[in-house]
Amino acid sequence: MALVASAALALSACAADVPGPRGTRERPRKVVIRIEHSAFLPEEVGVAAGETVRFVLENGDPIGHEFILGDAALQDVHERGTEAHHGDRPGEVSVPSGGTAETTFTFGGGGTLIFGCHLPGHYAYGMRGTVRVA
Ligand SMILES: [Cu+2]
Repeated sequence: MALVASAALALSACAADVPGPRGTRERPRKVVIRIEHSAFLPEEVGVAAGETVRFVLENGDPIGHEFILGDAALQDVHERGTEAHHGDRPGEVSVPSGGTAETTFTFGGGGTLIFGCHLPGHYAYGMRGTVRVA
């Protein structure tokens, strides 16, 4: 068990963009993602399986965006969807122009999830990133 825990710590230490201890439901790890020129910074985030992360989105653009976290199928649903506002489901939040929003998400097992903005044209333009869950 101790070996598993130290392996997870080593993995999260490799993800230089998200330093700090593994997040729990009681104490989520804070990860700040900037939005500039319709792009997420960083575009790639590493987390540990089972970890809870509080994503803080800082929008430096003069237009609103959204942060939608999930697998490819979920991204497809949102790309075709018509929801005007997000904030009720974990991992989904609207980010006002020049403002900040946050959403807390607990990751499952390993794999890769996608985060993206599905305002018209944004996802196709490339407004997306990935979360590696290890
Ligand atoms: Cu956008």
